[in-house]
Amino acid sequence: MEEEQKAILFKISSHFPSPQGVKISYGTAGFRADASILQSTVYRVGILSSLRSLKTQSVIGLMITASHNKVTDNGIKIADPSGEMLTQAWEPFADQLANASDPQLLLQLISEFVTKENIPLDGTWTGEILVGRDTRPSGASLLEAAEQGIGSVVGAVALDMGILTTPQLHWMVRARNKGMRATELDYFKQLSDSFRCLMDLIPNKHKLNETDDKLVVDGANGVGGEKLEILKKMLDSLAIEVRNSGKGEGVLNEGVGADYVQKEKVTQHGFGIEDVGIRCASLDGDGDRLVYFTVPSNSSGDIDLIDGDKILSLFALFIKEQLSILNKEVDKNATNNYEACLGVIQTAYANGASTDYLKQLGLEVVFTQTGVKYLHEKASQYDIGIYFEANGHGTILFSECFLSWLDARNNELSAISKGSEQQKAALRLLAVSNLINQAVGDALSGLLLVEAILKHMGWSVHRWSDLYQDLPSRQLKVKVVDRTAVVTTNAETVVLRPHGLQEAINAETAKYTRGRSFIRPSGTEDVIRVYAEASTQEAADNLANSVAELADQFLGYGSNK
Ligand code: 16G
Ligand code: MG
Repeated sequence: MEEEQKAILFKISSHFPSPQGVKISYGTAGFRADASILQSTVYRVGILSSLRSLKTQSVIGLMITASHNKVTDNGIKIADPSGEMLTQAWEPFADQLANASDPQLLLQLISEFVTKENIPLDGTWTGEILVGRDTRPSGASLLEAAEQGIGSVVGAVALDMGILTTPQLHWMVRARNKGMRATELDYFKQLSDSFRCLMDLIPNKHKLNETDDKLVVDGANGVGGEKLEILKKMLDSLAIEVRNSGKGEGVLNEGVGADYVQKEKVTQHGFGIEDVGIRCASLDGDGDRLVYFTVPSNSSGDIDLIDGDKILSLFALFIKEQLSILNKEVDKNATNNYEACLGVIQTAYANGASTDYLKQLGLEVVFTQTGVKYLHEKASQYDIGIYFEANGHGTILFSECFLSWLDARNNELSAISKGSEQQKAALRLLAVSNLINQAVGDALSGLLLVEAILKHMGWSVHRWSDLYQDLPSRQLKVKVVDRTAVVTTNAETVVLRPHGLQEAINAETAKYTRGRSFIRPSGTEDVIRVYAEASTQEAADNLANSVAELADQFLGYGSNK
């Protein structure tokens, strides 16, 4: 590393001392903490993003957000060249940088890493980092810290993209690296055009179906609601009312948003008895999670949740249907046949009833550990990989290879049987691949796809909800001395350590009809999470409580006395 570069890094980093006595770690989805202690972390991630950009000679994204966490928190997510999350191979370096206690150590770490990774810091390459932020008040000053970090690396430049949803920024990074237009308007245009295309392809018999037309969306008082207000103006065939759009008095994620709705299963602020039976959706604070719900007529304050598993099921059903239309009447000996490999990815949190349903459809269902980076990686191994977490984060990935075959097939069909059902199926699949975000789960594009599919099927929200009946479930969290003491395997369904805990969980679970339970250390909070499901709500609650007690016995504050 050149002396000049060292001097710049040393000088600027001394303005960003790391917070004393705090260890910050790159969790499931980047760094997250109280915003007041994040200046130095964001500055250092600015440096890391520049190095990543120079190393990959591509545009990188840096998103300042703490998603569904409280408004006083903030955090950072990094988008790699393909728009995916930062490669796991660089996560240890991110941890080291964030925790370097002084400028000297920081410099040494960077210097060693630059040599090891052979990163060109001689000005021969220019790095470019797109920086986005959500609506949190701390975003503006953290943006400055990010810009200082990026500016500390010779040859790297920051481009402030303004306030965006996380998926918008990921989408832009991907588009830029593919040499495509990548402004926010381009994003909105791609979504609205492909949505229109799907609407134009709706079977005639469902075109007149005006039932259930209104959609009410909870914007979590965050950026997602704000962007949906813009997007909806570009959609003529969909009536959307946005509530909790962030313009009123409500606080980001406070008693609102997808995380709240999915975990608490009660009506959030701004919704109530007047919404009985209406199709409602909820986004999270940075617009990368989506759940639907309806308000039942029993005025209990509860909601009927339609979670990520059911969104996944709807998508899977539609894709499978289109693939079978496309492959109907194919000449088995023709060279242009392509049996697309369709895979569905879930986590242990997926409701058991959803997994049963998907398997009944004859689909291949695989499990990964929690966190988008794991699901995304797995999904990318299929021609069409559909992944969703129950909490509403997910998307559909199409392989380049399948898409180019599909494109060619569509051209061929349009020459020989224009307007045929087969060609329509090809067009629909192409439209889905343009609509649904290929970089990361995206509540806005997911919402448009749900809406288009419901219209395609001629289904009400209730018909969709009735695809299968969720098993009652309960989630709890337990404070423990050291959550890293829990080591799991098999997509987090089995505890390896502490010894004996899994056997105890098994013995408890065996007492319940359709009982299933697991524990895992959270990747975003200092707690252990407990999940349980069983045939009744009472049983699920009891199982969750018993397993939480076991976790406390083995790991809680009393356990090491
Ligand atoms: C993050 C993850 C989400 C995961 C959640 C689990 C991304 C973009 N987000 O929000 O996928 O479900 O963490 O949180 O990866 P936990 O580890 O605290 O349970
Ligand atoms: Mg989020």
